[in-house]
Amino acid sequence: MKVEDTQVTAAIVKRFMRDFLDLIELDVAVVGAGPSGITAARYLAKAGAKVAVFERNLHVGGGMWGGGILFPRIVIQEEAKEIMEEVGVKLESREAGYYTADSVEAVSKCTAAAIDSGARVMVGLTVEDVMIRERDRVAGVVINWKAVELASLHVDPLGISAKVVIDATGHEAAIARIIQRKVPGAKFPTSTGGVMGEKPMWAEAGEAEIIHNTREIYPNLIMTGMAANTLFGSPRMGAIFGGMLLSGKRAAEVALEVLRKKRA
Ligand code: 48F
Repeated sequence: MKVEDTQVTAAIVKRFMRDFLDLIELDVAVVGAGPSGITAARYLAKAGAKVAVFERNLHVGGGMWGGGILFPRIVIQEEAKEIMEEVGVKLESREAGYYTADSVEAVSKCTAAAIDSGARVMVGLTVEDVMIRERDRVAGVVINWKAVELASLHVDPLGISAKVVIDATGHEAAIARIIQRKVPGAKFPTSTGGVMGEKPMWAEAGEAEIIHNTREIYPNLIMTGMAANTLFGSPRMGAIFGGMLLSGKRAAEVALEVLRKKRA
C-alpha cells in the first residue's frame, strides 16, 4: 500500500479542525474526564445536548484508573450499580450492597459509552479560565494545551462558548476557584460564600452529601463529583465510586433543567 506522509498530515489536520470547529459553541462544557464528568457527559449526550469534555491529561478517567493505592479495583454501592451495568461493566459482589469492578474496564466502558452517545472528549487541554458575561454569568471555558502550560510558554488561550459549564475537576474544584479568584463579589451558596475545601476521609458522610452538593452554584456553573464536596466542605471518600457516578448523573439532570429554563 502506498502511503504519502503529507496525506497523513492533511488527513489529521482536516479532521481535527472540522471536529474542533464543531465544538466551539456548546450546550455544555464539562471540565475534567474523571468518573463524574464522563458520566455527566454521557447522560447529557443521550438527552440530545451538544456536550464536550475538556481533560488536561492525555488520558481520561481521573482518579478511577488507579483504584485504591494502585490496586486497580473499585467499589460501587447498590445505588449506583445500574449506572455501571448500563455501560456493560461487570460487577462482583461478595458482601451485600458492595460491588467491585475492574477500574480499567470501568474507565474504558464509561468513556466509550459517553463517546458512543455523542459526547466529544478532548484531551491534553487545560481549562485555564472561564468566560463571564453580564458580570455574573458563566458563558464558556477558556482552553490552552497542557503542554503550553508545562513549558510555561506565553501563548494566549482560546474561548469556547457554553450555555452551561460543569466543574468536574475533582479535589481541586478548579473552575469554582477561578471564579472566586477573578470575579470580585462572587458568592457561592456555602456557609462562607467561597470554596470551603474538602474534609478528611469519611466515605459514608462524603457519599451521603455529594448528591445534595451537586448543583448550580453560580449562574450556569454546576459542580459535580469530588469538586462538589470540595466546594461545600464535605469529606473525601477514597476508592468508592458510587457517589461520583450518581453525582455525574445528577449534574446532567441539573444541566438539562438549566438548558430547559433558557429555552422557555
Ligand atoms: O479527580 P477526578 O477523578 O474527579 P471526580 O470525577 O472523581 C473523583 C475520584 O476519582 C476520586 C474519589 C473517589 O471517591 O474521590 O478522587 O470527582 O477527575 C478530575 C479530572 O479533571 C481533570 C483532571 O486531570 C482529572 O482527570 N482536570 C482538573 N483540572 C482541570 C482538569 C482543568 N483545569 N482543565 C482540564 N481538566
